[in-house]
Amino acid sequence: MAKQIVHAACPHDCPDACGVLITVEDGRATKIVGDPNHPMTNGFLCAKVAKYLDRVYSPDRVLYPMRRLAPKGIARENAGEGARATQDASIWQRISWDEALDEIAERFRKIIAECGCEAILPFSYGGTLGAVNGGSMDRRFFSRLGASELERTICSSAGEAGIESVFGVKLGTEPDQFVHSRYIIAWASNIHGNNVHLWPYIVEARRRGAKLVVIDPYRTRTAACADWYLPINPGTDGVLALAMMNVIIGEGLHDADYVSKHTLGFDELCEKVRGYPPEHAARYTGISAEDIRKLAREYATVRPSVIRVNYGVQRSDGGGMATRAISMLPCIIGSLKEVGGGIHLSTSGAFDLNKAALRRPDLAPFGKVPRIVSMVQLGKALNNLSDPPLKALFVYNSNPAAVCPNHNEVVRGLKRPDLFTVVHEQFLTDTTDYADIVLPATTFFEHKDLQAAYGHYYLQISDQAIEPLGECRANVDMFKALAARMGFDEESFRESVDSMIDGALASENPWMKGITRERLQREGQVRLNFSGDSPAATAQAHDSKNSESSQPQPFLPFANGNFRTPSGKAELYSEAMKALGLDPVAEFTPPSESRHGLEKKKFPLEFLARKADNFMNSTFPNQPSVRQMEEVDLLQIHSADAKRRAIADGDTVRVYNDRGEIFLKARVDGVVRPGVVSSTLNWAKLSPGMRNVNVLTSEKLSDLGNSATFYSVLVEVESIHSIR
Ligand SMILES: Nc1nc2c(c(=O)[nH]1)N[C@H]1C(S)=C(S)[C@@H](COP(=O)(O)OP(=O)(O)OC[C@H]3O[C@@H](n4cnc5c(=O)[nH]c(N)nc54)[C@H](O)[C@@H]3O)O[C@H]1N2
Ligand SMILES: Nc1nc2c(c(=O)[nH]1)N[C@H]1C(S)=C(S)[C@@H](COP(=O)(O)OP(=O)(O)OC[C@H]3O[C@@H](n4cnc5c(=O)[nH]c(N)nc54)[C@H](O)[C@@H]3O)O[C@H]1N2
Ligand code: SF4
Ligand SMILES: [Mo]
Repeated sequence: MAKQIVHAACPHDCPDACGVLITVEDGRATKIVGDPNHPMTNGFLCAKVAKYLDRVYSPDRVLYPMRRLAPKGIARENAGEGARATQDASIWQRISWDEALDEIAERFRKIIAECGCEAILPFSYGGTLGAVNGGSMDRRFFSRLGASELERTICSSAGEAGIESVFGVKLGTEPDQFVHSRYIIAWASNIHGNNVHLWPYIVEARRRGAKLVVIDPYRTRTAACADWYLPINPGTDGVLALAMMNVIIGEGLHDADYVSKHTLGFDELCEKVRGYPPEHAARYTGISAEDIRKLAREYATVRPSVIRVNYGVQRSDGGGMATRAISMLPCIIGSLKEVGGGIHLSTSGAFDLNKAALRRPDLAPFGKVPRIVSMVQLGKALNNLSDPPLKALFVYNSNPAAVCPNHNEVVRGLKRPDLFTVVHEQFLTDTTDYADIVLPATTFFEHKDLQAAYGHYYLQISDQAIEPLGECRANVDMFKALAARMGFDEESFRESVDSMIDGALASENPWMKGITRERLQREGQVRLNFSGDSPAATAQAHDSKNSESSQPQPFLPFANGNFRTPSGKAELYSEAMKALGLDPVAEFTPPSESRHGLEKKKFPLEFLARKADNFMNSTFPNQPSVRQMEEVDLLQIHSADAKRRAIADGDTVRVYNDRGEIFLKARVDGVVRPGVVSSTLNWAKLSPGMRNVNVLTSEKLSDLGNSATFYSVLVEVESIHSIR
């Protein structure tokens, strides 16, 4: 039997970007394991991807192009079956790729003739983070077409803007350095659920005596095993960080030498944080002033101390400013020069792939600046945009009918009979229920890609393990074919994947030096080339870890300053923030939709529409072997709030606000505090009443970066006895 082991990389929107080994026997994948040679993967995969063979070979895969016959939407009685309706001849008609491409090209031409090219909107996000299938031929296609451009800010842009306003770039403490940390703060960071490969380093650090502190309004599995768990009220992290700085500076615990050499605006910061004593922060955060003092003192004095802040902190009104304030902490205590110090939000700023070569923005019609449409406000865009209105939506790598806020408005837009919607997908998702045409997409087993990461510094090639199933096509191949149908004859629409990978690797950045496709192919994964960085820091590192001298040198990009801000310093005062009309230092305003905000009177409970530990946003809920690991459709509520509403554990409850209502099962289990309720993201059509948590979330944008504010939501809850 021909047996082969193929090296791939998990393409999901996860910081860990695991190295994966796929066993292939006679053309069929028979086994998937974590690559033992990938330093962070270390031979294990998360529970969901360990079950990936079930996904690839699922009987529910979309395997050929289909045209809709039935009206858009899905009949309520078919909800559960909707996910498996590929065979349902009353809804879908199987068509050939030629027919599908002809129909799309024809509709696009007509729309362009009648309304202009900006009536077409691409919609994609994190289905694959592969550099090629995540953003290359697709971007070329829509640029050349002159379509409206999607502002892809649903996830992380507030936090990015926040940390970049201080550091100028997104770089984070390398995971293996966590073993040297003595004090680890997991700040809005559900490590067990979303970043599981960091955990072994934390286990080792704790074995060596480190303390783990978790700051999260929800008692996650990570919080449950912390040394100190600080339940914080949602959206109040900014005031906590400012109060910590009040204590650190007030008690002289800052690193005066580092501050004077490498930061800008310390005097302004001192002035600012005087207005944020711990007593003030206690009122908003729900954390006592005494605990805030203790946290600040321990963080500044138990060294090295590190902050693993994650994106949960920035999915709120003031999320950009909060991330900015948190990012100042390692600057003032000088922990950026210590192995096992600093802060980790993301490492993605180090992967300086040549995006222009991949995406070719120059293909846009001459002189044309496209209209920008926010993906966070898809509902608004579909229903309200004019001049021109949106007439076509092309969805790939995403499931907007499940993941976008204000779900009811999104669905209202998707139901428009005059909207032509194409969805390129692996499964019949919530979004395909509104598609005119569905196209079959490959999984990462079935195509090749280049994989960067946002939780470590290893670059990988993901090789193709098996032939595409049925008539599935990779994003790249699908957009190539569509470009040909549209008559785009530029050479760049015929470029091979290998050539695009070479183009992406052709970067001027010294950290990319010596990393070629051939080398990646040979070695599986290659750490970015940091050899030229921070000599002083490297010397210090050698002192502290002489027993591990065969390890790569620790990466300490800010040990000697070298921030990528306009001033070259860590900007505690920022002219750029001022130019945006924001406080140039930092400030705290409670989210308007919160118990402390302007809209507090309408609905009393803060609602966390969280991610499921065993899904990947809306990916996996339809896969039975994964679904059985996750208890879905719960409303977790504190006993005091439940009692006041005569809700008992297990009751069906109606959760509602002005945007809509959903029905969930109450669970009184002590994971949230009074005033906070929580539930998780699931497919709408697999949820009670065919609606998911995003019925309740809003399209409001964050203070910085136009991010979504999934965690600034107010609701009310009532008990009912049967689902309507
Ligand atoms: N298993 C699993 N892994 C995933 C994903 C998934 O859906 N499932 N999604 C992937 C994606 S797209 C991303 S962006 C990353 C994101 O991963 P994270 O950045 O970790 O994002 P979240 O899970 O949104 O939030 C993390 C934690 O923040 C908490 N939180 C919510 N509001 C606040 C707040 O105001 N303050 C504080 N301190 N904490 C708060 C939440 O309860 C949650 O436990 O994870 C990726 N990995
Ligand atoms: N309530 C609430 N809503 C949220 C969040 C939350 O925490 N709470 N998180 C938000 C965040 S952080 C994010 S990043 C977004 C994520 O939103 P999305 O990026 O839409 O992510 P997924 O839900 O994983 O959906 C990805 C889809 O792409 C498909 N896909 C996978 N690979 C390919 C491929 O190669 N080609 C094609 N054509 N399709 C492919 C998958 O089958 C899947 O249906 O959700 C956001 N929505
Ligand atoms: S989802 Fe994350 S943890 Fe799971 S295999 Fe992929 S990269 Fe690794
Ligand atoms: Mo995300």
